[in-house]
Amino acid sequence: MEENQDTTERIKGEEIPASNTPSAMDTSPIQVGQIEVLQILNEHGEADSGLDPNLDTETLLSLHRAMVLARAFDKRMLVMQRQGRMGTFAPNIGQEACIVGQAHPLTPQDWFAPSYRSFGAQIMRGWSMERLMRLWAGFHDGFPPPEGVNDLPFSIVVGSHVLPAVGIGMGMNYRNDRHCVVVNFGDGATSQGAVSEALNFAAVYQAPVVFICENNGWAISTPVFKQSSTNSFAVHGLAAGMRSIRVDGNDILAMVCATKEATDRARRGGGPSYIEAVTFRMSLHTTADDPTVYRDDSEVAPWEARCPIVRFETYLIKKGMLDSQTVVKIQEECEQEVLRARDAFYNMPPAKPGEIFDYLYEEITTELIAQRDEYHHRLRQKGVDP
Ligand SMILES: Cc1ncc(C[n+]2csc(CCOP(=O)(O)OP(=O)(O)O)c2C)c(N)n1
Ligand SMILES: [Mg+2]
Repeated sequence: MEENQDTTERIKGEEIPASNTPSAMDTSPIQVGQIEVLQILNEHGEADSGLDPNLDTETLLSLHRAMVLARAFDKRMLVMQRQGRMGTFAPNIGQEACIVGQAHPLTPQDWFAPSYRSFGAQIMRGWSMERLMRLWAGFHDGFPPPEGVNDLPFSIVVGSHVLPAVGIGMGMNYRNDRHCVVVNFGDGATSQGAVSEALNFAAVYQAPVVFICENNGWAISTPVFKQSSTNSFAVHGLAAGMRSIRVDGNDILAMVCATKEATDRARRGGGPSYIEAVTFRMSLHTTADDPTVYRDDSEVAPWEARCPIVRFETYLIKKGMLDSQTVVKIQEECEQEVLRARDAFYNMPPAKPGEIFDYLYEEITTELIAQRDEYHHRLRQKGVDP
C-alpha cells in the first residue's frame, strides 16, 4: 500500500452480515449511525479490485506465513496441553487474519496492548515462540517483552488493559511522541465499564489509540446477542466520538488496510479509532472449556468456509504468487519452526517451587519470610530442592 494513501476513500458501503451469531440476534443490516464496513477479499478469495491495496509480493507472502505459523503454534500448543506439558491456553484458530492484520502496520516503537488470544501478533512483534510457551506454562520469565519492543504483557483480566493503553497514548501526546497504541479486546470485554471509560478518555483527549474489538461471536459461553442489544460493536466507538468501522476480520487485506489507516491517522495527530473485527472463535475458549456444552456445531460449520488462511491462499494462487505444493511446503516449514521452539522450551530449566515467593514484592514482608521458610522446610522434608 502506498504511504499516505487514505483507505477511507476506498471503503465502500458493502454489507457484511450484521450478525455472526445463530438465532436470537437481530440480523437486519446495521442501522445505528454511520457505520462503515470493509471487506476486500470475499469468502471465495476474490478481491474487490477497487479496494485491493495491491501489496507487494514479499509483504503478501509474509502475511500468509505469519498466519500459517500462528496456526501451527496454536495446534501444537493444544497437543502439548493435552499431553500435560503446557498450562491453560487460549486458542486463536480461525482468527489469524484478525490478529496478523492488526499487528502488521505497527513499528516496534508503537505500543501493543494485547489480550490473551494474541500470540499470532506477539510472534510478529518479535516474541520467540519458546518465550510464549514459557509464559503460557506459567514461568515469570516468559512475560517481559523482547528488548526494544513496546508491548504490554497480555491481559487475562478481561478489559483491564484498555485504560492503561489509553494512558500510554495520552502520555505520547504529552511527550509529543508520534507513535500509536493498538489495543485489542473481545466482544465480552465491551461490557466492562473500564472499556467504555477508555473510549471516552481517548476521544476527549485525542489519544493516538486504535481500539480493536475482536467480535468472535462468544465470550466463553455467552453469545454476542446476550452481550449487547446493538448489532454492531462499532457503534461504541462512534458513540464515544471517534472514527469507527466494522471490518471482515477473516479478511487479512481488510484488517491490514483498516488498521493501517487508523494507525497512520493516530500517528499524525488525528486521534483514536475503533475497529470492530467480525470473526469467529472456531475452537475452545481455552483448554479448560468444552464448547459442545453450549454451542451447536451447526453454528461453526459456515465459518469453516470463511477460513482466513484458505481465503488468502486462493487469492495468492490466483495472483500466481503461490501454488498448492508451496502451501504444503510453508506449512511444513512452520511446523518445523514450532517443533524447534517446543524442544527448546522442553530443554529449559524447570522452575524452583520456592520461587513463588520471589516476585510479588520488591522487598519481601516479614510474614512472607516466615511462610517461605516453612514452605522450604516442608519441601526439604519431601526431598525437593526449594
Ligand atoms: C474481569 C474478568 N472477569 C471474568 C473473567 C473470566 N473470563 C475470561 S475470558 C472471558 C470471556 C471474554 O470474552 P471476550 O471478551 O469476548 O474475549 P474472547 O475470549 O472471546 O476472545 C471471561 C468472562 C476474567 N478473566 N476477567
Ligand atoms: Mg469473544
